[in-house]
Amino acid sequence: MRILGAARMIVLVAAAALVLSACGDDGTGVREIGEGDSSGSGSGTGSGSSSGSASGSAVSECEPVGDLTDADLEIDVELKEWDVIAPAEVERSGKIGVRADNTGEEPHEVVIVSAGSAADLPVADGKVQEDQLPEGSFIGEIEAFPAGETCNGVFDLAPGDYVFFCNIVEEEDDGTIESHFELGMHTGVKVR
Ligand SMILES: [Cu+2]
Repeated sequence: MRILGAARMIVLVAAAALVLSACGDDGTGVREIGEGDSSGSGSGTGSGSSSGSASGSAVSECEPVGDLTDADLEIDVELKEWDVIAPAEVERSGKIGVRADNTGEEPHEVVIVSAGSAADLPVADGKVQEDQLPEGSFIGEIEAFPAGETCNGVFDLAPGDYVFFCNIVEEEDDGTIESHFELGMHTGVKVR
């Protein structure tokens, strides 16, 4: 114990001597300029990490479907956690332009199927099984796009009932499944 204690004293004395000598060096103006340069390189690494997060959000970019100027009528659809907000009725059929606004905090998408209600759709593991839908009922979709952005699509809608929904399913770190559809991201739209 005594030997350890003595050794620690020596280390402390040596450390104090280093601090003292460092303080002495800092007394010159030339050294202070050198320290300024080293903090400059530190900000360089900061910009590197921000470019990393930018590449992460580039996973899903807006891919417009068709040309909105071809639409006979445009409707607004809002996407957020956990809602799809669309007009309950569209006054005419034809080429309907969908302006989808993602006001949420996660990427979302809009899938349009011909169906009486969301309850009619085949779901497995939180996902609407698009390949199990009755033939011809899948109309189209605006693929997932980032939060805070708007994305457009033009879809040919005959008179009838449709369900607009988000079919994103995420697996959390603990293995639980987060289904945007089951959390409520669907709504019915009647086209006159
Ligand atoms: Cu979603």
